Amino acid sequence: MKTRAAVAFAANKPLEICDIELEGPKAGEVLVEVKATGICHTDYYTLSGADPEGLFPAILGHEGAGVVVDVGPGVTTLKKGDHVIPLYTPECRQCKSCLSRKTNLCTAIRSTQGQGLMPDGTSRFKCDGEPVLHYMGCSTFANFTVLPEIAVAKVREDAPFDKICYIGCGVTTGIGAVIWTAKAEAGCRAVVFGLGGIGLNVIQGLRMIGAEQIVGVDINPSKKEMAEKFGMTDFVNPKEVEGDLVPYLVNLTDGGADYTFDATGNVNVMRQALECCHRGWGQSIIIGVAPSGAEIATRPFQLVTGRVWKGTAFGGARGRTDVPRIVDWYMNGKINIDDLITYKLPLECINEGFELMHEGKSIRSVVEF
Ligand code: NAD
Ligand code: AHE
Ligand code: ZN
Repeated sequence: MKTRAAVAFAANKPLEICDIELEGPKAGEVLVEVKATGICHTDYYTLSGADPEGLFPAILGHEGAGVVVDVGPGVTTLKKGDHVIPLYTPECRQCKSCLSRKTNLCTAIRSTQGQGLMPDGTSRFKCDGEPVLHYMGCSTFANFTVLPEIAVAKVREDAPFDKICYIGCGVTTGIGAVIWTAKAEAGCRAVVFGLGGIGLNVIQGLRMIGAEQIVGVDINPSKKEMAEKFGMTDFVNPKEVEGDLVPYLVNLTDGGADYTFDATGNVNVMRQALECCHRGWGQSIIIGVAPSGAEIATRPFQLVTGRVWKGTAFGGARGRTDVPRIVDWYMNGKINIDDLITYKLPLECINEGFELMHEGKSIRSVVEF
């Protein structure tokens, strides 16, 4: 069949809207009609050429929602008509990682996924007879995509696609970083670096669990208003702080934060986030994705004195189990997604969505098919 898609032919080039050949689902796979997809900073990161796993030509996009339109042989947990969210972190429930109960990082298909291929080592997409690669196992910048059954969360049918697509990455990552990775407790003090599509969801997660103080740090002051609406209690613009940011934040949080979160992807910020944690117990959670070759550094003394550095992927969520619950939270009014979707675009305007993000003008742009 044919599908319309925004194709990344090379790093740093605008996406091109093309008609792509799509092969149907093979064993253990499903064909999904993508109804809406968000644009995450990670799509931008890969398109920029900074991702060591970035391969081209590829169909990017990993924050989608849609409907199953066909199933391959052997598929037992999904059927035509199911409403679904693609998962870049699958949940096979059988691999060593899934069975450990210690991580959400299912390893069943990670190696082929990182090569832009389906689990059988081939691509379902072709352009003018030449293979086009999948991305993060999702490729939601296509109107139709093929996904492994284990990389699909079935969700309720009354939830709007143009909102719940964001649960496919940003919402789950931000809220999950608070509740599953940090396991932050009521009454804590927290600092969130980067008030974009992820950081604002960290803030909303912190408000949900009853944090006492939620400090937001961003070099773009236009993010302040939205962050306050989501529960930020104090805003800090590093450009306006005289002297070193770390002692300023330590002072503001009465000796250091219980939890800090990096949602910038900047390794210098990651160091600041660790070092403004409270001596003895403060935990810093790295969410941001940094370019190939970038490294984090601190004095070991920072860890010797009890601070903990952790990372999180997809907020520690087990997708097939947790994503349907987060959709329920949205439908029951527990979490706010609507206000974070600042732009809706047709596929033809997807490059504008990338520009809006780059210029700091959007929180999330959503493409509707
Ligand atoms: P975004 O572009 O919407 O937001 C980034 C924010 O950081 C912006 O508001 C920007 O002004 C701010 N910022 C940039 N430099 C800063 C600095 N030096 N100090 C303070 N603030 C600064 O991006 P996003 O979609 O929110 O993604 C944030 C990061 O999280 C990216 O690196 C993305 O790749 C990563 N991410 C990781 C996961 C995961 O599973 N670990 C999931 C999604 C996104
Ligand atoms: N290929 C990248 C990996 C970047 C990365 O860490 N991705 C996150 C999700 S970001 C979503 O917006 C992730 O899930 N990581 C775990 C994994 O297995 O990739 C790089 O930098 O190498
Ligand atoms: Zn993402």
